Amino acid sequence: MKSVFFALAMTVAAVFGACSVERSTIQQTDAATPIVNLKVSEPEFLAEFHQDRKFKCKDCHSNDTGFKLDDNESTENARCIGCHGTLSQLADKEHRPISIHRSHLGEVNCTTCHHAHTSSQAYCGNCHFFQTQIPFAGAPVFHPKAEPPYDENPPVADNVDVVVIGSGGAGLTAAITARDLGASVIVLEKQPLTGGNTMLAAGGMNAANTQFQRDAGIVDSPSLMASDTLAAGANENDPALVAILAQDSAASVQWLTSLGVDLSNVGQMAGSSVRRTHRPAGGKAIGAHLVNVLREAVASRQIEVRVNSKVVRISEDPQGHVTGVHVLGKQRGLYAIQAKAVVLAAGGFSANPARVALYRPDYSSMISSNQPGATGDGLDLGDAIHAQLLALDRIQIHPTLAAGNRTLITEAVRGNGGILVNREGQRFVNEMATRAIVSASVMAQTGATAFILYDQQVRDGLSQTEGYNRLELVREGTTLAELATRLSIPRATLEATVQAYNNAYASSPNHIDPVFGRAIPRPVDRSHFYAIEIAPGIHYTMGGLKIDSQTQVISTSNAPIPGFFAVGEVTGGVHGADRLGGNSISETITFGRIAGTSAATFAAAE
Ligand code: MEZ
Repeated sequence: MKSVFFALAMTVAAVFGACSVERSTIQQTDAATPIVNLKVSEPEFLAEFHQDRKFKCKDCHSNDTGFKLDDNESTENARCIGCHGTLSQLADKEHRPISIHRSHLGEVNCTTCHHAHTSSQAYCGNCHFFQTQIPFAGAPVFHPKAEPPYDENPPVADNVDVVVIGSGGAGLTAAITARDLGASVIVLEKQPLTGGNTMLAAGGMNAANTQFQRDAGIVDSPSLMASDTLAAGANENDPALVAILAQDSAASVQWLTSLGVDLSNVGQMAGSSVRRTHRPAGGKAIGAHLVNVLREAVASRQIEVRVNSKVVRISEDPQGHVTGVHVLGKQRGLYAIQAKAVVLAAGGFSANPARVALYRPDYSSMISSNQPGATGDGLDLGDAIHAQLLALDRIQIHPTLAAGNRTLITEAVRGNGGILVNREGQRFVNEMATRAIVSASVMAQTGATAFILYDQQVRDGLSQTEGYNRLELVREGTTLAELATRLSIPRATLEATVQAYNNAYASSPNHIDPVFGRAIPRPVDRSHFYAIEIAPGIHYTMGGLKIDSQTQVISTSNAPIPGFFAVGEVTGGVHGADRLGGNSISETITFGRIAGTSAATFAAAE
């Protein structure tokens, strides 16, 4: 694997090193513009590299915005693209099957990875432990322009109907919905790119009684989806929120379909009584596709999105009505936005080990599947204005992250027929039990890891598994015996395990496995056979701000906080003690639409 990415890195370096820049695309500036504090030899940062090629500061920067740089670094990114091409064009030039420029992150800002005056950083290195180098790369750098305690009265820069904090599926959905109801909206994202954890979502979106289910002959109902959700959540869920989740889910699928999201493939997930997890055709991962469509919908509505923009405070008036936010922009520094309504969609805290350890010390050394921005700052923002916080110790462990890596191996692999075996070559659990049960069982195995094993039919039906091959996570055999040898596990035991499993499928009328009670979807019998070593990791935080059915945030004195709405993983109540796979995207869309409607309606009435 390392060789692939080293080669990749070299290609990237070559693209930059050999880039014949077309000066005509660059704004020509005063030749006398001084370049300060930049060394002429041995470029350390991109600015120095460009300076050595006789570029001036103003070739990349513009001063005509009132602020030297906007937080999206729009001018600079446009200049990068003007000279080097878009990410897709760069990827095409590389002529390689894998390009770091063509990832599931989409067409993000060049400055997400390439920094001019500080060390660059490959953003994907936050999640993938592969060796990847980009020119002038180094340690991650943060650019604070202000330190806490922040100025109580920063300058007011904008006045808007609705501010949305966070740009994952929940935030973008709320923004689109509010805009469609006539509200002016600004979306703020502290990371250098939009998409949040939604960008990483794999398995799909749960919805009951959709046209896609009916077309596939699946009989489902909102009440069945609700009872599955409550059972997984050990009835700790808020039943009113669960009823909405289930009842509105089919309409949410329709809404997404109308925007251009493909949800035509319906699969089975653990804890769901029927197949109700919707994903794109061919079993493609849902997240990147969904985020790209939402990004387009946001752009076509001219909704302003500011990345590198961290909200440090939600402001209130003396009566406790929310009045806007204070924002720390990477370039602009601290400023205020006045807003009639604020929607908090800042995500959970799975990527914040200190916060996880606070509630679950036993999880403190676990890896997480989440994007680096999932640090739970939204909880602090809500807490500071007396939002009620609930169930923060309810933290979900996903049983199948690639061991020693952080890549999520989607539950859909098991849903479509994959099994789990230990180092002794034996199954040890009903693979489709809830995540808490399967994770605990994996952790009880030798080495606290196991292998997820699947056959060619699973691979063919789930195109997202191709990514695992590209990341070189997969071992492969034309026979089970060959695979066992590659995994260094006993061949005869593995063959016997799979034979017993396949026999159970064939001999039981309902295809029920007599040992662990799994409803077996199909035998594991199509060569080739594949396996990935997996380990459990922190995946989702069920707790958060208490909301009502209109997504209004409820205060510690049990009253809605006027003008304050919250949605998605930053909230608590929908999932109870444990969340069903596929219910997260469902929640973000259904409650994102409600939050957008509530915020726009509130703003219009102000
Ligand atoms: O909702 C999830 O967490 C999910 C579907 C994960 C996955 O395994 O794909």
